[in-house]
Amino acid sequence: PPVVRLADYRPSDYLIDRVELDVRLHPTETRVTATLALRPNPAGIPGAPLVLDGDDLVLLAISLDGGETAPGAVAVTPRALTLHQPPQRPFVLAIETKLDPTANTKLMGLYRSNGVYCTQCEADGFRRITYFLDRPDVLAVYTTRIEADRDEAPVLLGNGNPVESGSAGGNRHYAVWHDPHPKPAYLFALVGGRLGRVASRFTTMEGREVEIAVWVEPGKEGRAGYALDAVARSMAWDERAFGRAYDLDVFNVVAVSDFNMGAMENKGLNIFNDKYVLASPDTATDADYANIEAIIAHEYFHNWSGNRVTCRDWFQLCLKEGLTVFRDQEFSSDERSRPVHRIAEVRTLRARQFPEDAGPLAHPVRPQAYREINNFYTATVYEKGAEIVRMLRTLLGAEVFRRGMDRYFAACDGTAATVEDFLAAFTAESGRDLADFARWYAQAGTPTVAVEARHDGNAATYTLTFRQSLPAIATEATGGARPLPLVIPVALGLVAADGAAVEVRSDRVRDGVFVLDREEDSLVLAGLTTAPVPSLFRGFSAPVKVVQDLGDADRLVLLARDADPFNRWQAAQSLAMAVLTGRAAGRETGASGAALAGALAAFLEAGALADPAFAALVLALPSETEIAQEIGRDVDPDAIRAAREGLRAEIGTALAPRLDALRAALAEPAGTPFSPDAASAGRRALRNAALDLLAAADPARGAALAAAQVEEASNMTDRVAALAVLVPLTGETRERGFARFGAAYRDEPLVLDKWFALQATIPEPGTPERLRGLMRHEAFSLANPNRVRSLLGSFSLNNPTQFHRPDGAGYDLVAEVVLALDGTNPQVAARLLTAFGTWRMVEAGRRRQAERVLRSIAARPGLSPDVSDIAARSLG
Ligand code: HT7
Ligand code: ZN
Repeated sequence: PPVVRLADYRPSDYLIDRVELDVRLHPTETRVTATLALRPNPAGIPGAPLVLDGDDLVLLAISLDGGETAPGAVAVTPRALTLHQPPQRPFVLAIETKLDPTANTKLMGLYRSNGVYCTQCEADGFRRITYFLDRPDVLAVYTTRIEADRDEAPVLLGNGNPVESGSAGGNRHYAVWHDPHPKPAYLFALVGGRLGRVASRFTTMEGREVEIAVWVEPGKEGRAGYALDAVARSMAWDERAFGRAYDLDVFNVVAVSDFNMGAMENKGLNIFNDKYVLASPDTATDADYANIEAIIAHEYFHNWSGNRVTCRDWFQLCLKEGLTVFRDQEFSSDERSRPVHRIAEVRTLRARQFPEDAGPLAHPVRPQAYREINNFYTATVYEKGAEIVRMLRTLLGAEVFRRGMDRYFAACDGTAATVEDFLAAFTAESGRDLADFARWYAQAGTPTVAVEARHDGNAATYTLTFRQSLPAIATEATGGARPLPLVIPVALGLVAADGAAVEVRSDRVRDGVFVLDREEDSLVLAGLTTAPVPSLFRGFSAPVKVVQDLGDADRLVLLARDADPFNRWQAAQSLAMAVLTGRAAGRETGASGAALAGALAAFLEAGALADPAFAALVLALPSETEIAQEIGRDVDPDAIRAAREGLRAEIGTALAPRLDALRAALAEPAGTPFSPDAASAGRRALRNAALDLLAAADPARGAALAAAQVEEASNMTDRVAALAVLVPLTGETRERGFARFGAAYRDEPLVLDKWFALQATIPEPGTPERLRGLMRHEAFSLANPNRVRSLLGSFSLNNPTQFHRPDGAGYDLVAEVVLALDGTNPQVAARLLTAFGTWRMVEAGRRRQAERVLRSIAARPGLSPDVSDIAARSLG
């Protein structure tokens, strides 16, 4: 497909004010009549042909203003419907198309999941339902009539509010939905099927009575309560935190089992991957509960950041996604523990976005060109996009930020906006020129900030010199030009050797933030007769890599006493990283495992039980992926794994008595009812972190403890955590544990996903063959994206030694699945292929294997645009 460029944006030549859809559902022959009220766009080209988008469509009939179209006036292909000389006044086009939802394996447009009709229209799925101006800057008011067999689809849901329903003759019935809010086609949705529901009511701050319902497979209603409660909490939070109220009489959430992504924010009718709705203590882990809460909130928050204010074009995707991730992160931080959540956010960013920024798929948060937009729903757009919004708040302060948000929503309500519109609201509110700040949206790559400290005892000054550098990544906007300096908020504090807070004296530090906005700058802090320990980038105040020559002693001070919990955790990570990268390179550095173990012991002694979730994070070593990132080139995944396993064992051995005591102190008395709240989850996390380290120190004992926990656990969190401990412990105990778990949950696909995912991470040469076997398991299906992600996604992302095997067998396995999937679900195939994004970082032998496999994929005739785009860019 041709390249689409931001620079080429032009408004549509025509607008659609109203859409009336009549959808007669049928498993293989659904008929859709779309009646479109069109008019020329004053901002468009007068007299231009009207070109409606289509994808795989069969046209049955067309009429113009109620009459036939003149011979030759219309040209139709499956991909476009062109009206050569449209009236230059308002006119009505009625179009009838025929679809086969059962044959729709791409899961875009109208499809069936477990017999339930549902839709997915973002980014460009509406054109698979009817011919349309399928672009986000064409906003229309929709009325949808849905008709179906009563037996097959007793429940019929659409966008907006229900208007009427009734019999359509024989066994057929219908429902009409009207959405008064103008919206782009990507927010259209309908659902028809046999569904059970749980429901509640919410009264908005404006006094609107809203009925909230969560719809699930009949019989699973008992697992929908947590999601329902999360909707109500999200509604209340958005009113409190952003003054945003819900604007319809109903809010429906529907869970389906076949879904390409996590969920979709269709207006008034959010459709979810059931993985992010269904939860019970027996089937869901604490992580599942946290994800459900976050994703329910995320989709709900889109009602304002995405729906009421939508995007002008797909280059502005971060405008809704980055902002909404920021909003859902704030929600989870308020509902749970802010520091613990911040650490989790940063771990995700470092594990997913930093590698993307460092590899061949790097792109700016606002890309300037794409071939396939579905390949740009990335960690960069979402997670780095959220970090940009967070930095804006840090720079402007919470109050001005909130006023800027209010101004943005007021100014852009009902429109399709741009990043410039967003920033203009903050400029207007703060009087600050944000032109340099806007570079964050345009320049790809993770900046590095190098910091040097100098203490002058005579002058009692402490000088911090910051140097920022950004890798030169050629993009459409920047070409090969040297990147320009970014505006980087550095939140900082000073700590004395005894841990006391030290005053920061400089008029360049406001509210604890220094702004680095040039390539190099020095901050002179006064009144310091002794050198303090600098605590920089508190709370991870910018998405950068920090290179700081801090000694072990200083890091130990920060770990023990910093007032900023993020930097306490970061100090432990940095200490560990120094040992791990040194050992992976075959050398013992100054930093030693024993010193780290001693620091962790002191940390535990000082009171791990005061905040168990935080303690669990401090005990966790950087992941193999993070270590690889830190090393950066010629990476040997086996050496990294050996170093990490060795250090885990060392720490486990040194801390064993304390870890045993912790496990005992954290054990729940028998019969304690399960609660998914953050405090209870934190206690489980620490108890399981202790088990993990104990198993590293003494595998035989660890296997016995873990096997017992798999059998006896009273909830899925503890059961899965124990199964995860068994993963590296080769032997009969592990195999028995997995076999029994698989048998116990053979009818629970979402639980089996955990079982698939864990087996995919077994760090042994037999794993690719094991996965081939599991692909023949009766519960596995390539047609279901959750199964594919569990088995192959988990393998490629979480099993570095086997994915990056020197013989290329890991790459071959993933490539085989990518190609097998490409014909049926190219979106999921392309996403799986992105795992090759780190291939240039590995050592030469593995690099050759990866390149061989990527080239063979790229050369395959008939590839989808999705997969060929990723393959080409990965090689580029
Ligand atoms: N806005 C939604 C994105 C999405 C999506 C994109 C492409 C193909 C399928 C998709 N399903 C959902 C979800 C979100 O980020 O909120
Ligand atoms: Zn989103």
